[in-house]
Amino acid sequence: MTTETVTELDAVIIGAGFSGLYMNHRLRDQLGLEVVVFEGGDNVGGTWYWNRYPGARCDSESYMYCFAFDRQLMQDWEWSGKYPEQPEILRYLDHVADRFDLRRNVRFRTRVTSARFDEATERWVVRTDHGDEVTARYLITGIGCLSTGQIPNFAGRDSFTGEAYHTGSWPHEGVDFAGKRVGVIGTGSSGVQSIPVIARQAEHLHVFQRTPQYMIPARHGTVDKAVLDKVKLDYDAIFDRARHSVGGFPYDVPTRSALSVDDAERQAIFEQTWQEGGFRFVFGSFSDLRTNLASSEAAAEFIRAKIRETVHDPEVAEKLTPRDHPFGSKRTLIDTDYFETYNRDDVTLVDICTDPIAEITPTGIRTTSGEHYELDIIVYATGFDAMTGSFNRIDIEGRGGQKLKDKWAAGPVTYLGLGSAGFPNLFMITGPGSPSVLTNMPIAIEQHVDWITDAIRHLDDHGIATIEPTAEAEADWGRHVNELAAPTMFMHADSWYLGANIPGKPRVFMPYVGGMGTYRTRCEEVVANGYEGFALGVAAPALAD
Ligand code: N01
Repeated sequence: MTTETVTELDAVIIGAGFSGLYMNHRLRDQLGLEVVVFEGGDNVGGTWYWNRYPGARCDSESYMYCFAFDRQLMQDWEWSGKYPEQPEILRYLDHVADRFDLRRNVRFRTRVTSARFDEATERWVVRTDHGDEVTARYLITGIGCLSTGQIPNFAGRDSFTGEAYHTGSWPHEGVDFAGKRVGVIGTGSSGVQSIPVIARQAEHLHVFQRTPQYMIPARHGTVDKAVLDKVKLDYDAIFDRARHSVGGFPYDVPTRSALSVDDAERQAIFEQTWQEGGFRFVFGSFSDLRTNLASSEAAAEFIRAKIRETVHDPEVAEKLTPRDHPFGSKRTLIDTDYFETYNRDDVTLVDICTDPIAEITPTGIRTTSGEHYELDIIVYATGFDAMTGSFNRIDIEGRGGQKLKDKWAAGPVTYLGLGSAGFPNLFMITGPGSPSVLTNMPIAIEQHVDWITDAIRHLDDHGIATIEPTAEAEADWGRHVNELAAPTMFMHADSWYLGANIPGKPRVFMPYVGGMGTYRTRCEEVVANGYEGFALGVAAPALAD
């Protein structure tokens, strides 16, 4: 497309990760729409294109971290890791793109800079950083929930003369840590996955930890082929269970409270799910670890004891032990050899809660006590402007010139996390207010893409020009999302779920905590009730000459 070209499209999709790829397939190949996908990277993959840090992999088991819309695709693809590693997920998404010919209408290396709803034509006018301008009836965001990286504005940050990287935009050629003094700032999922791997390569690793975290061992390994074959025979039932579960996983969900059994039984159940590894500890042990403080504390104590058992130096173990927030209030971390890493002589834990970072210097990091850590490489594992950051970096303008960024100034406001009042025909895949980040993402993405496809088909079948949430339905949904979150552990920590990691960001719990199954049912009811809560606009009659 040249700068001058104006293209009239049916739909623009932003992003070519899991969301954008499947949305493209549905709209282009199944509804036969004219679609363009804009993607900032030079290939498909989204999150998995950018997050190439050492040790990056998904915390969902591989057989569930994939598309389920095509049976043969599921049967043909062979995962090699129990948890899929970043290169393997990227290979998978490459394969999906090839198999369904999903690249031909993607404009790579192109970012959408603005999107304005033109009320006269009832079309979105979309502009990119290449100067493209297209118009489309529908605008669909597949921009991910965690794609706008956040590097804290430490004093002197840019004076560092060594190498500095953020985990979320890792160099494709990799980073050579051999013989280097490395500092990792941040111990969330990205830090926890990369720290053990970097430790094995670097001359010395300093980990700058502000908040100790609860972690469950992944028990990663190669996939058991016999298990995978069995799963493939049962895919329909497995995915059906996952789609109607709380977290998008097919696990048997316990109904028992952690307080309903005696201590010996409680410990045995924790131990069993701990040995199984991964999210089973959270979703497969007891029903109330995220809703009952005493149950959460029982899980916390179990994990604290595991840390003491694993880490040889009691002082280091104590620094690594979380006490200031309940278990289940932040994203539960799944690790491989994380605590074991602190038994290495070439790894040092720096507690920046008691001795905060004062400045980044040309040669390292100085903490408030005056201690200076000489470094060759700094890795920022400091997270993302989650859920809203990627919306805010696009200038999105709806009816009456209203900017989405302004509307969301006090926190995101959506109906079902699918759309926002005043922004007609704008669909958000896994937007704020939907289960999204609290679930196994492909399950949530497929549900949204299918719902959006059906809505667009409905509009076309009935000659309806626009769909947008009503202000009332949106307000009710917002209240509901907040009410559900209020009694949970999530409200008791400074997490990115609450926007607490970004200075000045309003403290609002952004995802829907009611569970995938309940949410799916609600979305189905909305459709059955004639798109309840949405205003459907008939096409404006053509203007006389
Ligand atoms: O980011 P985070 P992430 N000074 O925000 C610290 C998904 N994900 O990239 O806890 C000092 O969790 C911050 O400290 P504190 C997953 O959903 C999934 O690791 O705020 N430290 C924290 O330790 C995950 O939750 C996978 O006190 C500062 C860290 O940086 C989400 O992405 C893999 C600081 C940030 O942790 C984000 O994970 C990777 C400051 N000013 C990511 N600011 C898998 O599926 C921040 N920190 C495996």
